[in-house]
Amino acid sequence: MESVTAGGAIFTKLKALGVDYVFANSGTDFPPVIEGLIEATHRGMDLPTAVTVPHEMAAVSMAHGHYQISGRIQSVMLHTNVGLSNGATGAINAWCDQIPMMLMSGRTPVTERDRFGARTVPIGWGQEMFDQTALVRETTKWDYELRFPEQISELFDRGWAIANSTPKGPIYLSLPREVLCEQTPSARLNAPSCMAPVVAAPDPASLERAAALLAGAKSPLIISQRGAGSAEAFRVLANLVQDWGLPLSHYWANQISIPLSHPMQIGAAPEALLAEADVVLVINSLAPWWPDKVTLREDVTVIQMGPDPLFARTPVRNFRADVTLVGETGPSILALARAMADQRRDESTIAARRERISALAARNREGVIEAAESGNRGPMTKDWVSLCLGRAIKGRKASVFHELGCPLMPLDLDQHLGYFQEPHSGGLGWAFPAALGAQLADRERLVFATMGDGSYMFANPTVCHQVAEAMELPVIVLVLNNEEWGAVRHSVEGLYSEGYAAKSNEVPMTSLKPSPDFARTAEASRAYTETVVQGSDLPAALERAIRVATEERRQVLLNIAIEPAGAL
Ligand SMILES: Cc1ncc(C[n+]2csc(CCOP(=O)(O)OP(=O)(O)O)c2C)c(N)n1
Ligand SMILES: [Mg+2]
Repeated sequence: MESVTAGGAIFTKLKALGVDYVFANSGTDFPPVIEGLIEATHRGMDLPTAVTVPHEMAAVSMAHGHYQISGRIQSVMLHTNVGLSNGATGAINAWCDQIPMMLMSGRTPVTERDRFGARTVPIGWGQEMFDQTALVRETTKWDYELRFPEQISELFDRGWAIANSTPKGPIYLSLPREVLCEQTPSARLNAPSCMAPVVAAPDPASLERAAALLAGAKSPLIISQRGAGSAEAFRVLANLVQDWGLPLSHYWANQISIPLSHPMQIGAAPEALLAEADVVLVINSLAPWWPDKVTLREDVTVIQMGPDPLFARTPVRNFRADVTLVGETGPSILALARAMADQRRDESTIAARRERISALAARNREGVIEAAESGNRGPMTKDWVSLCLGRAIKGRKASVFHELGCPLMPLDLDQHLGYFQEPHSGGLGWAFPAALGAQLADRERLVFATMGDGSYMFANPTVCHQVAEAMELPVIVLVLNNEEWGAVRHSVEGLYSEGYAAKSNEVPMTSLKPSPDFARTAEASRAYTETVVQGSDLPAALERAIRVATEERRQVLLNIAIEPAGAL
């Protein structure tokens, strides 16, 4: 029987599982992997593309962003415990966002001599741990350490099926160097998975109950934080909320579920409607409201829909859940819409509500736009940047990645996959590499990475610009530069509103002055750059940026001067 190096066998298997990319950051655990990859290439095997990513946080986040656009699981291969720990924040983010991922890292050799692959350098001793996997165990669904090379095919099938099961998430495989150095039969490697993922769906009785509750509600409200799940569900949900006059709030949302200018999209401040609601539908929302700020009615009924409606792996999360609808979000929305079609309708109540909500939504939107327009100065507000960006991309296939960059509401987005904010885990350094992964998944899409200056530095910018140039990814980076960690300063002032920090001109541990010339960081990788200080100059700068990205297919960075929030 034909055999191959185990390190290379992994690539053939990943390809058979539909993985397009291995985002890799290699080390001394990789000789059998690299040798095996070249061997597999020579043999004409069908392989995923290996991408060299010079920081692990970027590698994991690229796999994250790729999945968000492609809907296909990708893989990441890191160097032993040290590479894995650099990627751990990315795993926390992927876990929080329910992103399937095949995460792997090498395991330093355990043998000291007399075996091919045994320790050859001091790190063989320095990198060994009792439990390397503990670095990511809490943020992966399943983990295993490869013991024998002939396990590869079945183990990878199992990991793949578990990662893609509802609720989706990363899995981790640790790969000891001695095992990777062995030979393994190639027979089953290019077969598709022998295990199918588990796809959960709402049970019919709960679905019927939820539909009846929503249909009979006087003051219903929908909170949706993580999108509609599919383009079809995005359309169907928009029609459903219009048809039934159901207000929807993107409260603390990191994706959009219906267009922002939809007459039932009431914005990001649903507190008043929440307080009067008799039925609340929560669509895949980890933190659907702020318990310290809003009290729901005693007799409220809460329906929680999502891949994991109780978020069972979050230790404390005590939001009501009178009805739970488990399942992937897209199909669950379609099923709910079908169930609603059979419900009795009180047309006059619905019409009156629709009118009231659309007037409220229109007022809210006008307020948002007015406030954003008032930020057109130099330096400008983040809201002004959002407003200009929304206008610049109108009608184009575009995705905005946001990490303390362009706030959602002033954008005028109307597409599924139009917006991604960092997951609620908030591990900064995500947006730029996630945008790179997204661009790799769809090269025709206009992709923006919008970040605070602090977030841009967390992203290992030199790494990301290098990958953008190497992979020819014309991502447009907007650095919203207020020369500080504004969010940190704000949280001090929020908790101690009358305290010392609120009255101080300089707040310790928040300043990023002197601000680096970020344009030059990007120019080091031959990006097109501009520094924008005046708000009125921004629309034209965005037009030039879009032209360079789409026509020259070159990466762009705009360093945009933002006034510190709270400034007069
Ligand atoms: C990995 C990581 N480290 C630290 C933090 C804490 N943190 C949250 S917001 C923030 C500052 C972000 O600054 P910037 O991107 O410049 O945005 P700004 O608030 O200034 O607009 C920090 C340090 C975090 N969320 N993640
Ligand atoms: Mg900042």
